[in-house]
Amino acid sequence: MSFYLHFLILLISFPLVIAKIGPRRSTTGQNPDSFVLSCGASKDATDDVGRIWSPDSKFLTSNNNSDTANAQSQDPSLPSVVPYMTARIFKSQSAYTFPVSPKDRHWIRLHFYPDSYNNHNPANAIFSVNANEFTLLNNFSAYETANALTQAYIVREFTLIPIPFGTLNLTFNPSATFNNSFSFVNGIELISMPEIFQAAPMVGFSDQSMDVEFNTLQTMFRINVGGQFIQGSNDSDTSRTWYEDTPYLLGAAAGVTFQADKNVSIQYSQNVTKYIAPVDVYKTARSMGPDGNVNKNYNLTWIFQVDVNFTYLVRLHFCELQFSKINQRVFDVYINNQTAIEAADVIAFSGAKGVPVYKDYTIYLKDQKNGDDNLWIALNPSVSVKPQYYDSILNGLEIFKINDTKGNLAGPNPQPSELSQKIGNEEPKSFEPRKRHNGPVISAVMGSIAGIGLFLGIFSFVVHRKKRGSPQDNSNSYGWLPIYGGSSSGTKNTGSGMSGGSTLVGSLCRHFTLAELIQGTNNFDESHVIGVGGFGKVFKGTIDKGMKVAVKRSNSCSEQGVNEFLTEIDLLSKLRHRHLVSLIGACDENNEMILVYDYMANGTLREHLHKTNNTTLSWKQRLDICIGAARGLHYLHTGAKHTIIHRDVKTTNILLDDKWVAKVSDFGLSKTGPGLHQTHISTVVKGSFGYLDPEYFRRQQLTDKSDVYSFGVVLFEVLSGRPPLNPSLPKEQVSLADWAQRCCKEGTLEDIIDPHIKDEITIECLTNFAETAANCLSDYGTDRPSMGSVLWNLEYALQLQKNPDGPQVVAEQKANDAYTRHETHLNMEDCDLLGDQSSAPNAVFSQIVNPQGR
Ligand SMILES: *[C@@H]1O[C@H](CO)[C@@H](O)[C@H](O)[C@H]1NC(C)=O
Ligand SMILES: *[C@@H]1O[C@H](CO)[C@@H](O)[C@H](O)[C@H]1NC(C)=O
Ligand SMILES: *[C@@H]1O[C@H](CO)[C@@H](O)[C@H](O)[C@H]1NC(C)=O
Ligand SMILES: *[C@@H]1O[C@H](CO)[C@@H](O)[C@H](O)[C@H]1NC(C)=O
Ligand SMILES: *[C@@H]1O[C@H](CO)[C@@H](O)[C@H](O)[C@H]1NC(C)=O
Ligand SMILES: *[C@@H]1O[C@H](CO)[C@@H](O)[C@H](O)[C@H]1NC(C)=O
Ligand SMILES: *[C@@H]1O[C@H](CO)[C@@H](O)[C@H](O)[C@H]1NC(C)=O
Ligand SMILES: *[C@@H]1O[C@H](CO)[C@@H](O)[C@H](O)[C@H]1NC(C)=O
Ligand SMILES: *[C@@H]1O[C@H](CO)[C@@H](O)[C@H](O)[C@H]1NC(C)=O
Ligand SMILES: *[C@@H]1O[C@H](CO)[C@@H](O)[C@H](O)[C@H]1NC(C)=O
Ligand SMILES: CC(=O)N[C@H]1CO[C@H](CO)[C@@H](O)[C@@H]1O
Repeated sequence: MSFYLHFLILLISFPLVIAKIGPRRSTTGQNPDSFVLSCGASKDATDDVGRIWSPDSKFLTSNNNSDTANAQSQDPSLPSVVPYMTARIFKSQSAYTFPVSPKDRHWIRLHFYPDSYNNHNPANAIFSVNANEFTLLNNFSAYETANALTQAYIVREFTLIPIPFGTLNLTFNPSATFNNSFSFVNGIELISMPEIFQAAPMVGFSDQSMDVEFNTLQTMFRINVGGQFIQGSNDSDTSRTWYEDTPYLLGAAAGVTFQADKNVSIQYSQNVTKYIAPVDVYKTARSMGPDGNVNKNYNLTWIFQVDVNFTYLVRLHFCELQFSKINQRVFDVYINNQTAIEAADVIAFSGAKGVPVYKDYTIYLKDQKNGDDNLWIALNPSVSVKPQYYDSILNGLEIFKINDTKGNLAGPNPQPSELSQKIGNEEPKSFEPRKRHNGPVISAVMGSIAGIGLFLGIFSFVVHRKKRGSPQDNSNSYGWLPIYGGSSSGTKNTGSGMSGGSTLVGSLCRHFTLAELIQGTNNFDESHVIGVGGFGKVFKGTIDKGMKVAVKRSNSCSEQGVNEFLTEIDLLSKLRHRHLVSLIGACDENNEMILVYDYMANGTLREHLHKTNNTTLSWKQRLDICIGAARGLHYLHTGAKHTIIHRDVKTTNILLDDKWVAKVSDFGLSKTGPGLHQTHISTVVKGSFGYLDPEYFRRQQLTDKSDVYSFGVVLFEVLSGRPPLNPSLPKEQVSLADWAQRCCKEGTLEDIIDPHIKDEITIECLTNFAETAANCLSDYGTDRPSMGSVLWNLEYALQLQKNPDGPQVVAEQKANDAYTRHETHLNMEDCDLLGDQSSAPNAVFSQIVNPQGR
C-alpha cells in the first residue's frame, strides 16, 4: 500500500439550499464548486499555509447521529492544527451531500488523524466510505494504517468521474462486524479539476488501450523524480503533494539528479498544462550517470508496493533539460519487466528542450501466489538504436489505482512490517494505544515506541536472539537490530537487485575472491565471530599474510540486502577520514555480499560501557572518544559534496582501534542528505530503538539533526554507563533520553553519572557536557546544534576538565572564530572525497583551543 495517499468522495443529493454556500475557491475558473471542510469545526479556520477550511455541518444530510469532538493530543508531526484537531464522529451510517458541477471531474481528499476523541478509542473506528456508487474505502482502519506506516495522520486522495446529475453523496458507514465501531473524518476536500485522463495503452497488449477517463481513481504515489518534496500549497492550484523518489529507488545504482539550467524555461503546451504537473516537477530529473558503459549494464529502477487485483495507471512525466536533438538520449521503459516504451526519445515526443510531455500506461496486477505486490518501473538505454548517449531520464511519476468492475477502490489495511508482526506475536500484551502524551517530559521516544507497540516486544525478541547467538558474540544485547518501516512503505528490496553489482564492486574498491576470505577466516568459523547484526555476522580474519581485518558477511536471507551492501561500498569507498572505519574491499562472488574492513582491536564503544568484563574507560578517554566520533559525523555531514546522514548512530557503531581512536562505522543505512535547497529527505524510518529521533520517527523526514539526536543519546550513554533503553528499571527511567533530560531539568544530574567515573569529572566539565547532550535531544531538529557545534562544545568540555577555571577568554574567543572558519573550510571542500581530510581541520581546532597541542 502506498504511504501517503489522499482523497475520497461520495455523492448524495442536496443541491439547491447549499448552492450559495458552495463557492469557496475557484480552481479552474470554470466551475467554482470546490469545498475545503474542517470536519467538526464550528467556524472558518486557516491552516498553516493560509488555506481556509470551513465547517462541515451544512453539508450533513438530515439528522443522522453525528458528534463533533476535539483530538485529545496533538502529534508534533501534524502539518497544522486545522483540520486535524477536530473531527466529526458517526455512530451509524451517515452522509454528506455536495452540489457539484455535472461536467467536472473532482479531486477528493480525506484526512484522518486517528487519536482519541471523547473517549472513542481510535482502534474501534473501522468503516467504509462511498462516493455515490464508488467504494473508496472499505473495512478501513485509519488507526491500523497509521501504525503500519508509522505516521500520525493519513490522507487519501481520489479523483471522481463527473456526476451527470450534479449531486455527490459521501457516505460513512461503520463496520457491522465489529462492536462499538464508529466512523470519523477530520477533513474533506472536494476540488473540481479539468479532465486530465484519456485512453492509455495496456502494457503487454500493444494493440489495446483502456479508457481511463471513464473511471474513478485513487492516487497511490505521486513523485517528483530527482527533485524535492512539493507541498500542496505550491502545486498548480489543485493542492497535490509531490514526494521525493529516493525511498523508492532500487539499489545503490541510483543514477544522478539534476535540474534545469537557468536559461531553460519550462514551456507548457496545449496538451500539457500546469494541471498535469507544476513547473518544479519538470525542472528536476534523474538520469543514469556520465558513463554510458555503466549505464547500459544496469536498470534505473523504482519499486512501489500496491494492492493486487487492480489495474493501475502509470503516468511518466518527461522533460528534456540537457539535449535538444533527436537520438541523443534514447531509452526503453519497462513496467513490471514488460516493455512499455521502446526507444523513448523525449525530444521526439516534445519537439524541444524544456517542453514537458507525459506518457500513460495501464497494467493489471494479478494476485500472484508468492505474495508479490510490487510495481517496478525501470529505465535502460536503447543501445540498439545507437543513440549519442547511453542514458535515460525521468522527471515525475504518478501511479493511480483504477476502480474495479464493482466500482471498488478499497484495498486491505496495510500490515505492519514483518519484523513488528513477529515481535507482536511473541509479546501480544505489549500492544498499547499509540501516542500517549502525558506531558512534555515523557516525550517523544517513549511515545513513539509505545506507538507501534513494539517496545517491550523488541526487547524480549532481541534478548532471545542473543541467547541463541554465538558465545563469541561480542556485540551487545540490544541495539543492533535495525527497525524497518518496511514492507508496507514502498521500498522492499529483495536479493534480486544485483544488476550492476559486480561492476560497482570492481570499479569502486579492491575485489576479494571468496577463496581468499574463506581461507582468511578459517571457512567463516564461528570462533572468529566478533559481532552479529541485522545484516549477518562479522568475523575476524587475516589477509595478505597477516594483516588483520574484519569481514562482514551478509545473511543471504537478510532483508537489508543488496541495497545497503551497495550503498555501503559506494559511500565508504569514497570516504576517507581518521574517524571513519576504512573499507578495504568487497566480495560479491556466489551471491555472497562480503565487506572487508580495517580490524578494530578494541571493539565497540558499547562493550566498554556496560555489562562488561573489560576495564572501564576513564572520563578523559570517554571524552576523547566522543570527540573523535563527533569529528567523524561532522565530516559525514559537511565534508562531502552532499550531506551524508548516518541514520544509525549508536555506541555499537562507534569502534575503537588499538590506540583507542574512535571510528564511526556501519553506513549500511546511510542516506545522502538533502541537496542545497532542501531541508530534509523523506524516507522510511530506519534506525535503532533508544536512539531514534522522535521527529524523524513521526515525520519520516530525515535531516542531519536526526544523527545529532542519536549522538545526544550516545553522550548520555557514555556519561551514565547504562544502555539507552533498560526495561528492568522503573518506568520513568526506562528510556535514557527521557530520564537524562528530566535529570538535567531537575538538577539531579549526579543520579545518572556512571559510578566508575564520578570522582574524575569536574563540575564545570559535567555541566558543559550534559548541556551539550541535552541540546542534542531537543524535540525539534531546528533547536538542536549542528554536529560542528557539538564538536566544539566537546572540545571545550575537555579543556574544562583539564583546566577547571576555563581556558582564558582569549582562547575561547579564538576558538569561536576557528569554529566559524572551520565550518566554512569544510563546506567548501566540495567533491574531493578521496583525499584524507582528517588532519587539517583537527589541527586548526586543537591548536587554537589549546595552544600547546595535545
Ligand atoms: C443521496 O442521498 C439522498 C438523501 O439521503 C438520497 O435521496 C439520494 O438518492 C442519494 N443519491 C445517491 C446518488 O445516492
Ligand atoms: C477488516 O479489518 C480488520 C482490521 O484490520 C481485519 O482484522 C479484518 O480481517 C478485516 N476484514 C476483512 C473482511 O477484510
Ligand atoms: C458484540 O457484542 C455482543 C453482545 O455484547 C456479543 O455477544 C458479541 O460476541 C460481540 N461481537 C464481537 C464481534 O465482539
Ligand atoms: C512554496 O511556496 C512558498 C510560498 O507560497 C514559497 O516561499 C516557497 O519557496 C515555495 N517552495 C517551492 C519549492 O517552490
Ligand atoms: C544556456 O544553457 C546552455 C546549456 O544548456 C549553456 O551551454 C549556455 O552557456 C547557457 N547560456 C547562458 C547564457 O547561460
Ligand atoms: C495534443 O493531443 C492530441 C490528442 O492526443 C494530439 O492529436 C495532438 O497532436 C497533440 N498536440 C500536440 C501539440 O502535441
Ligand atoms: C484476487 O482475486 C482472486 C480471484 O478473484 C482471489 O482469489 C484473491 O483472493 C484476490 N486477492 C486479494 C488479495 O483480494
Ligand atoms: C522483475 O524482474 C526482477 C528480476 O528478474 C524480479 O525480481 C521481479 O520480481 C520481477 N518483477 C515482476 C513484477 O515480475
Ligand atoms: C532491465 O530490465 C529488463 C526488464 O525486466 C530486463 O529484461 C533487462 O535484462 C534488465 N537489464 C539489466 C541490465 O538488468
Ligand atoms: C469503473 O467504474 C465505472 C463506472 O461504474 C465503470 O464503467 C468501469 O468499467 C469501472 N472500471 C473498471 C476497470 O471496471
Ligand atoms: C442519509 C443517510 O445515510 N441516512 C441514514 C441515517 O441513519 C439511518 C439509520 O442509522 C440509515 O438507515 C440511513 O440510511
